[in-house]
Amino acid sequence: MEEESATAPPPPRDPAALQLTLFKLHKKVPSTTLTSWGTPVVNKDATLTVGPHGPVLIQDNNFIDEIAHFDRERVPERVVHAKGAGAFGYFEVTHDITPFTAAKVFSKIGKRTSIFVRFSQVSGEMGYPDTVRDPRGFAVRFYTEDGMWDLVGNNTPIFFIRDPILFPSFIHTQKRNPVTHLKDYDAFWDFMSLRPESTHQYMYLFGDRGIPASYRTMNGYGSNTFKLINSQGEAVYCKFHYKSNLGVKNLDPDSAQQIAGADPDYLIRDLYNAIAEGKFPSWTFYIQVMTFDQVNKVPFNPFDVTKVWPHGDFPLIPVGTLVLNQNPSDYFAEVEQASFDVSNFVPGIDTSPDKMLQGRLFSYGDTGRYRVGTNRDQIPINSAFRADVPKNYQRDGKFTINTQGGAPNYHPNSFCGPEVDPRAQKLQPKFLVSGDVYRYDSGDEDNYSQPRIFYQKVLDEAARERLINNIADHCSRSAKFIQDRVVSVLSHVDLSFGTRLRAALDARDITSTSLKKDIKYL
Ligand code: HDE
Repeated sequence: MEEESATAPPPPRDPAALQLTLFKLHKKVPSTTLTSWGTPVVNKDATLTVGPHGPVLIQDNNFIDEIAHFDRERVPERVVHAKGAGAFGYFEVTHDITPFTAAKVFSKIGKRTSIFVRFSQVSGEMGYPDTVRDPRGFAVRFYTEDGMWDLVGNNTPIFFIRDPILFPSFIHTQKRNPVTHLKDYDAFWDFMSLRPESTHQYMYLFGDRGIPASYRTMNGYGSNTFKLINSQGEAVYCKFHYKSNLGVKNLDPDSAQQIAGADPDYLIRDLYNAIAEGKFPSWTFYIQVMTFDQVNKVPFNPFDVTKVWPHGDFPLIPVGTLVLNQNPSDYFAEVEQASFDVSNFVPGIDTSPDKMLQGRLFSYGDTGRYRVGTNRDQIPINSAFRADVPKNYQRDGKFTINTQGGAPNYHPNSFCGPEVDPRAQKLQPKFLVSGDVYRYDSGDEDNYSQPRIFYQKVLDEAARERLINNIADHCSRSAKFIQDRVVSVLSHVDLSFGTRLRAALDARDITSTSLKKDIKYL
């Protein structure tokens, strides 16, 4: 696997640094400062006081207006994927996939659909350095004529777990210890080694692609398995891939660490400047398709997000291009308030039995209602503006903006209220599900066959060496018994993998450092 070196940090006066200057050039003359109720502000530099030394009067409504708004400036940050960057652009169809799906976004070659993309890192908070080793989010919203389709993917085709019930625990191991408020290496490797289905994903994470050099130079994947339905109501399962047309470029750990100190917002700055300079990043969008018949014949569970679908058996089918050509006009309004929802499907695209996808269907809308609000769909970034909304039976709630022109607010009705679309109904055909209801722990379900192919066939010797060193650098900070378990798990992937990791851990043995005197803690 290729290893690319870091590019130098940007010069200090890049397009991002010129934002205020450009505003001034455009604006020329300042407008009048107004209160939130629209009256001119008398003075922006002094509160209303009794005498020059105060106290301040509560009748200073300008001051109260200002402070009360300031007190409410933040909404809760995302519980995962808190730090990110967003941009607008379009998706253009280059190949016909109408035999698989009737989704309007794919209806004809040359068709363009507006998109909004948010890139993110997973575990850090809003101020975390950009260049840490972490998966990256790659969420795409398509503003189609049939409503918004949110494809909320990552830069990896797989994930750490295959049952959503483990997600909160898994995320807790990636975030801060509740007592120390520090990242906890014991928690990280304890979880990973107790749930070996995570092996495939963390081998990816500690490999060369674990620290992208730019959001522009990483691939994206829908990761979960989805369903496509064509105009005849026939369905297939599918995976989504979006490959960077600039190629995949990563940072080596030393450069990443140096950049984390010098420019913690490196990836956000890189994306903003590239778009401001007209260097629009693009990705080629592909699908993989599996028929219902093939589902029962493949030697792995195609609904298990810890697995890839081998490209030899399920080739990538080109579909179109994603292009980002416009920076947000306001970060908070558009990027922070963006509320992606995995259950935002459009006719022709639907969910599959993939347990992780099912677990996600509830969570995103739920967190969006909490974070942004009940009527989050009424603000521009979250509004299906091409679908002629609002046209439904939802009413009221905090910050209602949309009116529905006097239409009835109940269904069924005799007064010309909105009706269901028979086409949409046809595109959600019946399907059979049967089985015994039970809690099936999938923890020991084929955890090693694909990691073994990755280790033995995909990585070359130099990439294996880097992988082992990256794991050892991180894992050597966990307790000895946990390290032993990690070695044992990776020996199942390939015996030499375990042996070499053992040696790399021994070489970093922290009991031989100044911590030795604290041996009772280890
Ligand atoms: Fe997410 N995830 N996730 N996730 N995820 C969120 O939604 C969740 C998973 C991903 O730019 C949250 O609005 C559950 C896989 C991205 O705004 C939350 C499970 C993949 C983003 C949530 C998963 C992702 C999120 C937090 C396991 C890759 C950022 C804030 C069942 C395919 C979207 C929010 C953005 C965000 C839940 C697993 C990608 C809490 C329960 C697998 C890119 O709803």
